[in-house]
Amino acid sequence: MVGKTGSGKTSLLQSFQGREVVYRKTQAITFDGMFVDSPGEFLENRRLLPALLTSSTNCQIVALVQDATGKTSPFSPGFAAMFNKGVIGIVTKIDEKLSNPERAEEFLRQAGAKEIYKTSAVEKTGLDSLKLAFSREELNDV
Ligand SMILES: Nc1nc2c(ncn2[C@@H]2O[C@H](COP(=O)(O)OP(=O)(O)OP(=O)(O)O)[C@@H](O)[C@H]2O)c(=O)[nH]1
Ligand SMILES: [Mg+2]
Repeated sequence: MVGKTGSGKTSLLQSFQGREVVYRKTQAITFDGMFVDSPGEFLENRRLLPALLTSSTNCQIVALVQDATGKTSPFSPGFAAMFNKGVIGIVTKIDEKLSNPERAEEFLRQAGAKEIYKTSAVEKTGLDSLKLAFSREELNDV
């Protein structure tokens, strides 16, 4: 899970795994069941990017996470290519009043994600299609 600080990576993993959604700042790259969660700082701070890349090597899928309320993208065009594996895009917080899921989707497409999933950890929206994506893409790269 790669995305800005506060974009909703940890909340989505909690919701996806049927846990209570409780806010807790991710402080380190964290192994959580079948998932690897990362703190937003690893994306935001260029010096930490290599660590993010290294941590992704054993992952089958990289998920770029974009908050639907975000007006800017933290991902440079083609960002996905550096992982050299299946990359999907996840839009979070589509329940928010000021969300713009289409704008978020466009950011993720520019970053190079080919499949986009629109979700809400609060309302548990989009989790079923995400589940399908995860089980399928474990076997086949995107
Ligand atoms: N409305 C709404 N708020 C959400 C949703 N997902 C997360 N949030 C809120 O967004 C804030 C940040 O969520 P986190 O899941 O901790 O974000 P993160 O990407 O893990 O952040 P870092 O660990 O700092 O990288 C919290 O206050 C969450 O309650 C959602 O689907 N809808
Ligand atoms: Mg987190």
